[in-house]
Amino acid sequence: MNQHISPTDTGSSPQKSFDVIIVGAGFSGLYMLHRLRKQGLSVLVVDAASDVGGTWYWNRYPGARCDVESLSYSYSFDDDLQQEWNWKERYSAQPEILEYARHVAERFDLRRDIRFDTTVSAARFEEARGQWVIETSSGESLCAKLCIMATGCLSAPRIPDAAGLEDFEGEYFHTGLWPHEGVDVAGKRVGVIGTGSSAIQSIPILARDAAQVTVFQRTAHYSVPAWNGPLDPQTEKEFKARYDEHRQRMRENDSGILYDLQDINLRAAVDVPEDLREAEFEKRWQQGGFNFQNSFADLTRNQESNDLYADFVHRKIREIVKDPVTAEALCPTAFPIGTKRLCVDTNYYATYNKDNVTLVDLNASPLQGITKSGIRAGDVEHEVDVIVFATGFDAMTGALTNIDIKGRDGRSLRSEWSEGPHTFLGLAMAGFPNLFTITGPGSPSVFTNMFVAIEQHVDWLADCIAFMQERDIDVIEASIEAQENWTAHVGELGEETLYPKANSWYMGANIPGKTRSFLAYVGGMQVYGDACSQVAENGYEGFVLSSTSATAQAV
Ligand code: FAD
Ligand code: N01
Repeated sequence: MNQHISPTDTGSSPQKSFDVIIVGAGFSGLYMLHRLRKQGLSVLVVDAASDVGGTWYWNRYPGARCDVESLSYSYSFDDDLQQEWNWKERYSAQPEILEYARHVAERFDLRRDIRFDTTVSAARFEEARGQWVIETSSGESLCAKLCIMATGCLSAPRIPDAAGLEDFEGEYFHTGLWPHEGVDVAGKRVGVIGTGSSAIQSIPILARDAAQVTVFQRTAHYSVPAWNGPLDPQTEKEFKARYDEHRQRMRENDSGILYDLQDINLRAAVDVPEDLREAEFEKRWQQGGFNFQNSFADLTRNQESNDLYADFVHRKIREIVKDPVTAEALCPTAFPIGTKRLCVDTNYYATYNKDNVTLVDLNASPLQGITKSGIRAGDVEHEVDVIVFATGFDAMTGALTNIDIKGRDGRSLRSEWSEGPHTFLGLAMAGFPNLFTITGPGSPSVFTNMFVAIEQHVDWLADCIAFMQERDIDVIEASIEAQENWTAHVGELGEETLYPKANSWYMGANIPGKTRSFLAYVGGMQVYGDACSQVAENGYEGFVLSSTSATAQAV
């Protein structure tokens, strides 16, 4: 493989050529660069952002923070890094996570191979040359033998069609594209559209700072308390003393998340007497965060058990929210709990007890559109100065289909995926040689602590590329058979759960016109990791490997 950056004469304009181009400088792209550089490869990372951090560069809305505890939501690949970095809070806020990404970039000297402020608009595989040609917003073409899309699962923000928005005389923002200088809402009337994780984190802070907050809710979401706070130094010390063991346990469970209460309760909720069940729910609720989902083993599989979970949360909401009409509207009923991502909050429900906060139930008063001075729902115009679109993302596929990706014979990824994404292991696609995705559709990704998923993919890819280097393999491509088998398997596993009952972004159901399909692998991180390892151990079974070099070993 080419070891050096060199201009390639293509007959028209000269193109910079690399062994590998990585699109995205979030946590996936950063670690991928670090690994491949160590293998002696010439690598360029390109990102539309002006700095590293990905999600944490873009999502600067008030209250943005992780919902997996920071001691776990961090890299494990370097022991000095994990020992020396000190997190301030149990769940760190966006500025601290961004600072961590910047620290990693400095510590491993990554910036010199990253080109910021550069959007990739198209990528095409030129078969004759065996190269990917990457077109950027600057008009420049770059080329590389391998292209790795580290473009993120939740990186294509979406503002829904809102009639009249162009006439709105106030300001409006999407949570995922929040201005760097912040938004001063003091004394202002703020309308928030959406009640998913981004809204649930931002509403309490907006309500603290703004004169009035009006929340427009189409579907009530379930939220559990984070009980966030400063990270106790003793807890941190003890955790760090056994970091390797903890990280191993994260890799060996379904979610990549480590819980204090020794993980999942293996009983079914329906099989447990009511008093014990209540005690279990309460214990996990008091511990906070996603561990609530582990109260029993059958949350996402058994509707009867799921109803018991839901009932517990409904009772909590009614206890917290004083106005009974608002409390009822906040009780989710449209989908089984856990089948849209559970939200983790700080004072979300209690915020509705404040005099300056109003909930508008869009089921009772449908959203009519935006006016010059506010938001019209039902017959009422709610005057606002600022609109916050907490309306989510074209998740899992959006960042990839935003790029005009053309593989062999000019086949288009957008067209191939028009009926839902087809991948092998969420890592590669048939017809798109030497193209990989990190945490792509069909991998566990968003069902896990993403750091565990990212590191597993990056390590697998680095090993795969080392294998290619050692054997002078030029081209690797998922076979159509392996891809279709895997895609069917992902769908079948999903159908065994309650997830398809929700109109969630997990199912692609939040984007009008997007084909409904099961977008992530629900079989668990460890099972998935074993499947990937098996593929590698069997000489990259399911991939077609080829070489143009006379010295290449038979594969
Ligand atoms: P990203 O961080 O999304 O980075 C992708 C990068 O690719 C971006 O910088 C983007 O600009 C760039 N890019 C995309 N397309 C192009 C293009 N065409 N041209 C150039 N550049 C491009 N996960 C958890 O496990 N726990 C959490 O607590 C958690 N909290 C989250 C909170 C929020 C608000 C959001 C939105 C997501 C959260 N996630 C969480 C998921 C989070 O996305 C991942 O944890 C992780 O940060 C993803 O890293 P990444 O590098 O794979 O992708
Ligand atoms: O987006 P969402 P998000 N009219 O899609 C509503 C991660 N994350 O940015 O449910 C009216 O969840 C929509 O309503 P409905 C996490 O993985 C993590 O909040 O479709 N409403 C919904 O209420 C998360 O799951 C954290 O009926 C409209 C909301 O907008 C993922 O990112 C924090 C509408 C969108 O909710 C996405 O979260 C933030 C319309 N036309 C994000 N269109 C942590 O806590 C959409 N909505 C770590």
